[in-house]
Amino acid sequence: MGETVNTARTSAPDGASMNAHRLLGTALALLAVSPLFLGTASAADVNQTIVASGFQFHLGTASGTSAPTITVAPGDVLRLQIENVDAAAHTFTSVHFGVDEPLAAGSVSNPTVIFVNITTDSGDVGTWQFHCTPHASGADEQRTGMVGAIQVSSGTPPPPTPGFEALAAIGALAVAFAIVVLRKRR
Ligand SMILES: [Cu+2]
Repeated sequence: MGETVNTARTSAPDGASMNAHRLLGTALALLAVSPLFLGTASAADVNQTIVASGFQFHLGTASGTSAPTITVAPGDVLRLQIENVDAAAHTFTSVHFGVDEPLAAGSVSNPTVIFVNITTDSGDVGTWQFHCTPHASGADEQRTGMVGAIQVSSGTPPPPTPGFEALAAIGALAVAFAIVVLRKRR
């Protein structure tokens, strides 16, 4: 009688053990493949509005952050809509990106609007100022006054932490499955 039970018990753990191995194999395969999805930052269009108001550049609206830093990833195309609501002429000038566009005087009700597209690549990683020629002073990347910056950062997006968390979650899931399968042996 005891022998029959033992036979049944010997075969059950073998099956469970095989399932556990398959699950672990699948989990490892997921771990190997997941960086392809999590780590690849594909080039994107980044749309931003910059408003020249009160002799400052503002992000989004005339009351938005002044002297803003706009962050993009290498390969992104930064599509800027630049408005001037001041009754004075400005320029939108970026030495690094070779942009120097006049911004004729405008008003809140009738702003001057121009469009500037900046295509970045891995060689642009860094922080690069833009400025208004008549209303900023100092040397390249150290100007003060009517300025802002474009930060080209390979770390964003996506930040590395969520990617790592996703990997940890997949790993934890694999361990949980393995525990469930192993418990079925009892
Ligand atoms: Cu200006």
